[in-house]
Amino acid sequence: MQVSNRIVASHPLDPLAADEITRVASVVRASTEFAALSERIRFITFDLREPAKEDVIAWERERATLPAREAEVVLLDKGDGSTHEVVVSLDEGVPVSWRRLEGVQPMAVVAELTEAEELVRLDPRFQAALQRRGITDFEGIQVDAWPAGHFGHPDEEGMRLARCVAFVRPHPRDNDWAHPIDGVIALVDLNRVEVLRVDDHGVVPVPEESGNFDPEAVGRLRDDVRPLEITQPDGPSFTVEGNTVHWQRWQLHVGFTAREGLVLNRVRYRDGNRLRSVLHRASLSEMVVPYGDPSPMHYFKNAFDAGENGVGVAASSLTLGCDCLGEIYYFDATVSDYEGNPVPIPNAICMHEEDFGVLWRHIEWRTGEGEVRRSRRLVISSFSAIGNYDYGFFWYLYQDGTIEYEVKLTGVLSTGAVPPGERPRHGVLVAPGLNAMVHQHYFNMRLDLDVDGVENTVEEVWTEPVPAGRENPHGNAFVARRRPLERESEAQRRVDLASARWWEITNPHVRHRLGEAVAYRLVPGENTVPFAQPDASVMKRAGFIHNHLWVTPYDPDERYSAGEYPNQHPGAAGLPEWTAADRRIADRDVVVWYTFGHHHVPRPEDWPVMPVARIGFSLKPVGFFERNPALDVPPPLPHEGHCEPGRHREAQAEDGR
Ligand SMILES: [Cu+2]
Repeated sequence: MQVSNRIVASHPLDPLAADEITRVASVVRASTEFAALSERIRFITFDLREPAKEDVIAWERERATLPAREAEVVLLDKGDGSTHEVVVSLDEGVPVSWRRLEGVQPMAVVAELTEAEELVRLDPRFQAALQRRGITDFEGIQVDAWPAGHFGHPDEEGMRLARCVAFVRPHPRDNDWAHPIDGVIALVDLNRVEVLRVDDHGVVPVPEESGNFDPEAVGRLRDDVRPLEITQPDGPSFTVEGNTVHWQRWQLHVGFTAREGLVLNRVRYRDGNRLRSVLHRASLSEMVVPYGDPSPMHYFKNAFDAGENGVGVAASSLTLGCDCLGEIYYFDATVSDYEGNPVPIPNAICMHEEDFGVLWRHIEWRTGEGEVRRSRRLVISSFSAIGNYDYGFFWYLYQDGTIEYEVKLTGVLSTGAVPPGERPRHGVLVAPGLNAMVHQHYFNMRLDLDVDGVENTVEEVWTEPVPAGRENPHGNAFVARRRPLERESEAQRRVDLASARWWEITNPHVRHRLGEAVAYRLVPGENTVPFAQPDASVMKRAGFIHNHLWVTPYDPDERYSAGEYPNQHPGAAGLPEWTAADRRIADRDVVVWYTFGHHHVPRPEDWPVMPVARIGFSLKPVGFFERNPALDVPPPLPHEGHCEPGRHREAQAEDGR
């Protein structure tokens, strides 16, 4: 099943459609401000300027006309390096505001990176460095442009830069990451389109072993895999209107932005005749992947894949049978190119239902009788291929009110070379001479939870042992304790296994029948902490990785945890900057920011392509419902199997065994 691009928005949070991007670009081009810019103006991103939250809620309630529809556009003038933020009214067809910014770098776009890569490949200094390594076929070289980061080098100030490393790629489909050309690195000025420098830190032989993983390279494939078909003879259990999805008790809106990719809006649960709010908006606000190797080839690798490259821009078109299996509904997405033209990404988001094992079960051991229900989840996902890595972003909704988020990490490791016989100190050999450096992947989620209403209080919950003595005569006692987080400074916290720490987003104004505030619990999953020094560049630029939990009062302008423009930013932007005001967060509209990190010491098994690693967290109702909300899930239908607990026990008894 597939949907074509919508012409008219039907929901205030619908992403910009292709025709809207075209219209916005022409409004921008026709403006007097645009005429004053250089000829080297480039369009970086187009996104919906989301209407005020209260307007969205009012629209839902009254179903009146849509709130004013506006777009926000980021432009880069490569002539003078200035950045421009333009808000365009789609209703009026005019620019509403135009803001000129100096000294920031909007995200890099694919066209300028490929331009830089080609420039380096043809550069005589670069070619001379390759010749010193016996490489003379420059056609078979793949240059890889990385975000430059910010390391305080005075000669790099104010320039828009990329650092370029290179790989031998004997043919276009070859896995070039298997053949890193160590020691050579080029610095490119992206605005002037000029190679500033080529540094050669010494020759290291290029690893030769192939890292290809296509069937031809793999050889004989296993022959014991029989067909597995997923069929839903009556179709899936969800319905879709525009970008609004209804699935069993859940209702939500699927959004998409160039920077964050997949966004969930207005996630609500129908409980009897009440449609209860859980999340207003949830998205991946930033990512960063710091590498732990200090060598000149790798120290700068701190890719901010959302703010520097755009997770949405990099979203893949998903294919049935490969990325998704079964009865699939696809949402298309639209991003833009350098010239301001819409670029469709058909099938950017995949939605389907999955059987997820047992939902709940009890069989009475004395009688062998009982009840079992199977769990089903709604999966909404997208995949982005960013450089060597591929990231899958998966939201799961469950029948028991749980929401789960999972990132799937796969793709190819970032590599370097080490001389024959040497073992890398900051990495792992994954093939002869091939170094896969240690690194971490941090993700930060912006979770605008509205649990049963807008005003919420986040509470920390932890468990402590009771000291031995009169209150704990047998030594077994422990208690779960809780405290509200009143101010931003109290809500900068790390996961702590020793105290079983977690956080609950409560609504103190809505109490369940036993008297406690209704809540959703943020249940941490796998996590890690940074190992970079406190004054390292990445620690300043990705301040959000200091803590797993941050809570801020809702502010629609506080969107990205490392700030609006992390590309080459010196640091301290985003969460550390906003929370310095130490605002009150109790009993108000709050945003929860959750950081989770995958600590990656590579394994040989991660080569030549990495089996998916999963990391995420879940949001679970706590006293939001009065009891298990999934009691009403029906037993499986007869054609799905013979789910009659106790049947085998009876058969055994009849056999007299
Ligand atoms: Cu990794």
